[in-house]
Amino acid sequence: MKLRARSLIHVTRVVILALGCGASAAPLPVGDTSITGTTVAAQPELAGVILEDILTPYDSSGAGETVKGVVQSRVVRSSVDGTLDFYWRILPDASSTGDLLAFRMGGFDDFVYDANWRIDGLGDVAPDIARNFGGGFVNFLFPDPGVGPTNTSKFFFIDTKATNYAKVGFYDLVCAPNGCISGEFTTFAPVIASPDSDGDGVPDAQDNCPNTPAGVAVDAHGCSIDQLVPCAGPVSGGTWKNHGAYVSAVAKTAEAFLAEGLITEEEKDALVSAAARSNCGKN
Ligand SMILES: [Ca+2]
Ligand SMILES: [Ca+2]
Repeated sequence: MKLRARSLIHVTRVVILALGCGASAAPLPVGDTSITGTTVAAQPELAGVILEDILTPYDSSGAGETVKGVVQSRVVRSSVDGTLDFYWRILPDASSTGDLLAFRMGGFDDFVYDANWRIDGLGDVAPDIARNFGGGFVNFLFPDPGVGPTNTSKFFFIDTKATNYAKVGFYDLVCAPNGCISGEFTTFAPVIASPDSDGDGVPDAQDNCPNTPAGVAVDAHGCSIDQLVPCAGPVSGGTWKNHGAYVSAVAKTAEAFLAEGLITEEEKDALVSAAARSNCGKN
């Protein structure tokens, strides 16, 4: 898939259509889409908190040219809906002798995405085409002469509905005219969030206690005090020897939760009093 995506870089540019004005992003169609830039004013959901901001150097030669500089990779969580946008910006070194024509990224499979670039940001050269191969492979193509040693690119981005990310994306760089392709670099991309069916903050795969009621303190294994010390009898089986055995088990577990900082002293006292007032263990 990657090879196919790469070989298509040299295909003649065919602009399918420029989707979109409008505030909300539509999925990027497969093929070439003309991208004309956007702003936070036009798309308020682009405003957000920067979660990652790293610089990755590149330095490669080919076809008699050398391109070097850094690529900025940034992850932003939307303040509007909590989804993630992935940004990149190319900052060539003044000693470069070539111009970059394409930034080719992958790793967005399984996600619906849109692409564009930011008018309201640093830089002076923007990509004019987003070439979507499907399967999470998108090339950002810059108009001739590309991003040269006296330029920096605008921030270009992939807008997603994802809420989790990891350094599982990758990209390479292509310089003019042909044949100069950098090695592959890693960058941020979305990952599927682990499901947490009972919403206690512990993913299903690590949750020993399903169906924890909402808003109840749980331990690292997703278990509440009620689930660890059920009224009906110890989780190991059988029934409580007597009421005192139940209350003492609740007190012991509540102490452990307090020690872990999962509940306050007051909450612990309230839980133990409630256990003492209960009929649990009174067989
Ligand atoms: Ca859970
Ligand atoms: Ca749970």
